[in-house]
Amino acid sequence: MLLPALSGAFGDRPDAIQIADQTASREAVLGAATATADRIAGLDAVAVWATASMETLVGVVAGLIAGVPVVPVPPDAGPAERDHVLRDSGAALLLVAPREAAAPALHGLPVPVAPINLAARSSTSYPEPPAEQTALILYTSGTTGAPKGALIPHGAIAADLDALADAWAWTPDDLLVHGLPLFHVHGLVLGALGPLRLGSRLRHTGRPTPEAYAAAGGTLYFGVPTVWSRVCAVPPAAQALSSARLLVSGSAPLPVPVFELLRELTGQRPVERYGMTETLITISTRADGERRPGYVGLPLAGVETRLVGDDGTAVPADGESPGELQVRGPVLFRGYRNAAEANERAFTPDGWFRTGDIATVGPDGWHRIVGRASTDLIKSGGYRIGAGEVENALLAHPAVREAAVIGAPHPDLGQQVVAYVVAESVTEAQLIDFVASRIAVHKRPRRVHLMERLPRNAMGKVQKKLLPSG
Ligand code: MCA
Ligand code: AMP
Repeated sequence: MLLPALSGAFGDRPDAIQIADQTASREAVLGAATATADRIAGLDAVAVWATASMETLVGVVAGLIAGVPVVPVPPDAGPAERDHVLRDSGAALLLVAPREAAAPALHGLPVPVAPINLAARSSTSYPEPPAEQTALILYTSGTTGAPKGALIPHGAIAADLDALADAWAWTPDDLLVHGLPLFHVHGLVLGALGPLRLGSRLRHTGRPTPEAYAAAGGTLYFGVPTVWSRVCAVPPAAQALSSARLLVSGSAPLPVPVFELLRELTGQRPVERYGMTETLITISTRADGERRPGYVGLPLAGVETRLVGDDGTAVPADGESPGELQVRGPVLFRGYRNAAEANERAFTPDGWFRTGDIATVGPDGWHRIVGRASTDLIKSGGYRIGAGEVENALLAHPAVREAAVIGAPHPDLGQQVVAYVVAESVTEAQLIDFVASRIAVHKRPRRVHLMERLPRNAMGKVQKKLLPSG
């Protein structure tokens, strides 16, 4: 069973699940989700407008119960990205919280909308979907083009959560606290399905603010590095986390100074873990082990890793030689939907997934992520953003003739999206708003440089390394 806590395996309480200002018992989540499952059973896929709400959790669980693949739609996605996700995924219906149903962001959709009723109850019994069946279709950016739908099977979610329970000693006694978005692996798979599999309570703070984290009194906290850096900027909030059992960072590299500040302010060395949408979490430091700043630790139970050089040969585990990190194990996705070529490139002939991340591995097996093979995948605030996707959004503006996008180092966001544009009669602010209104708001450039021309090589290809920095 994927989510045994919902069936009472770990007891229940009226406040077992809290999301923003909504509270529910596990039994209530199961009853409402089963009632929604009755409405969607048999569909090819169902989309969920993934606001930070109890309805999102109920909609996702409904799909898992009914064996219908669930497509979480980022609620800040503009019409272009939203419609791509809805069309490409084959979703037959979009489930929304009733209070969202008339929102302007939901006008002109390519699929019908159905409100989720939290008060409905059903006790229909559904067979457990097979482990290899798709549970979630998670849209994620590549270096070029529109986001692709990663097919995440039920068995991968179960295997990953069990491996994390082992690494982090995550038990029903925990109160998990975070405020991460419910449309990515971090906030949704770990942060929402984790408690329903492992039996801990959940307090989702709506937004991941330092004050909300401090007030929540949790034992286990999740955050992206930007969140941890903001927590450290409010020392009383950081100090309030001293009594927590475990602070976990992931989705982007945790800067060593933030690791050290967290240690000073909370008395705790954070656990850092590494993962991807396509692989779920694969490497982590442990609750019962060492935690080294700048290192993500050891492969989780059941996961194998290897480093491969540019020439395809094995890179030695000497702690210094960098190579592409490849992973294998029960936590992997099944490929991208509608993307045969990308699937061909994603895996080696012998079945390893190419992460595109560059790592070193020490003789002790400890992994360090040192960069990415392509600079066209940007990580900003823990969000993965494809440079090509932002370039295409800019090029859709009638005044824009050329566009190049990079991720520039940024103290708060890790990287920030910076665009270099050749355009007529348009301002920086207008272009930022234009992108924010077409694709997800968090993918908008934070800065736009208007240029006379872009630096190109003899072949006409933009030389991003020659762009002025910042
Ligand atoms: C600003 N806003 C705008 C505009 N400018 N809206 C429209 N048009 C504009 N031009 C609004 C936004 O809508 C938002 O509104 C508010 O301003 C702030 O937005 P923003 O500046 O983007 O937020 P931020 O403060 O920079 O966000 C930082 C953050 C966020 C909270 C850390 O980046 C975040 O939640 N990151 C988590 C990403 C994550 O979970 N990644 C996991 C991927 P409003 O406030 O109303 O919303 S999974 C993964 O990576 C793997 C598996 C792994 O390892 O975990
Ligand atoms: P996403 O598809 O949003 O899941 O992003 C996955 C990417 O996030 C990985 O390929 C890494 O580049 C990055 N990432 C996740 N966790 C870490 C970490 N602890 N350290 C460095 N990079 C990370």
